Amino acid sequence: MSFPSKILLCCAIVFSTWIGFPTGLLGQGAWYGDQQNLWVHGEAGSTPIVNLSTDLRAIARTADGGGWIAIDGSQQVIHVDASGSIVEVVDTVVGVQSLAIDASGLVWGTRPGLDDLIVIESGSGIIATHSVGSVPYGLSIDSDGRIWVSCSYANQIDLLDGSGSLLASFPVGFFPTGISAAHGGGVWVAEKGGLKRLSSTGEVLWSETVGTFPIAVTTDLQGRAWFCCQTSDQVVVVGDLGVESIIDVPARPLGISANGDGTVTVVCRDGSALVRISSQSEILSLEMVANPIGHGDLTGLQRALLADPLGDQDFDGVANLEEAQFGFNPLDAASVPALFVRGDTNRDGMVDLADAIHELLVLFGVATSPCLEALDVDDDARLTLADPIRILDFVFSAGPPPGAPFPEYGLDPSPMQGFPCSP
Ligand SMILES: [Ca+2]
Ligand SMILES: [Ca+2]
Ligand SMILES: [Ca+2]
Ligand SMILES: [Ca+2]
Repeated sequence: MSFPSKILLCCAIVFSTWIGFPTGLLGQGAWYGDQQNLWVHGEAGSTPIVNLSTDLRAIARTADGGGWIAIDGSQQVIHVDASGSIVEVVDTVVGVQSLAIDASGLVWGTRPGLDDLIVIESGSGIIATHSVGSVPYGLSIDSDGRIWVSCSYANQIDLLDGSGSLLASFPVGFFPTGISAAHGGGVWVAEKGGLKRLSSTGEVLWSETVGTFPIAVTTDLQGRAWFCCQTSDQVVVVGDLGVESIIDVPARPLGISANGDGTVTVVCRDGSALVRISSQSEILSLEMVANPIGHGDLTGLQRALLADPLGDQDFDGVANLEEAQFGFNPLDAASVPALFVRGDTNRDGMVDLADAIHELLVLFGVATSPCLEALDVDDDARLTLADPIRILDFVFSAGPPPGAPFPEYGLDPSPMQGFPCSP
């Protein structure tokens, strides 16, 4: 093939990729960058979002599927919407290392060169700055709206309230970098020499030396911490009882973010790979990408679960944290825990004789039900004649009522066992 035809073919491939991506999918998946473009990585691989003509450093996703991006080697933070359009560019005077977005949509960033935090409001630029300890690196926002900052040279974690007032400084080990709020309060911290968990009042709840030079950390759907160890090329998963697993990944994992479906995406720069890992620590996919980069909240799950747990990011009627607790995806409206009344088999909101008759028809294969869990009246994870009999007993003989949820609509208290229930 001649050189001009190679260029034509190359352009055709690039062009078809650019015009071919489904815009509706941009709100899902993890964002990352190469030396040119911003990309989204999902189950079907990577899709370009926008050409930034530069490399990026930190990412923080917004509730509407867009995000804010700190540019590497320059003093800019760029706001990109869910469709890939650049909304605004903010001059930050010096470079920004990490970004996080609070429940009200304000963007917080660390400026290591000026030992402070900036607060950016969309449309207004920088609206506040707050001094913190020496060379701030990472930051994370907890469910009380407080800001946790790792000060890498000061070897301390600073805690600020939502208005930027310093509440406390907690001494930690050498060179703290990545930081992520923990479910139920406190933070997970990556330090050069190990991993740590602090309580909401700064006490060390857990610490261990695992892997070499941890640099980034994310909190998953279940509240576990996933640390990237950039020198030993490992991901370390930590739960309430300590280290649960250690996963070997390609070289230099620098960015990590939990997805709404329970998986975790890892950005491995020198190994030129994006890795997706299951909640059981199995590598599900490995996509080769030249020198991918980007750290922070690449998916928006950190913001949804930690900074805005009571919000409903995907508008499916169930709050972010509530969905996560039941194992559903807070970033996907199609993944929603169904509300039902146990024993209300015909789904009219009350439990009466008609439900017992309907359940008998289902049990004998004459009728069907999209919510079989409602038919398990005694909630023993079995569908038997004892279930309609318990309805009759309750309705006519003042017998025991159906199990929870009853008599109000509610979620299955033990969704991992039993039967499916569609909305
Ligand atoms: Ca929701
Ligand atoms: Ca959902
Ligand atoms: Ca009913
Ligand atoms: Ca039963």
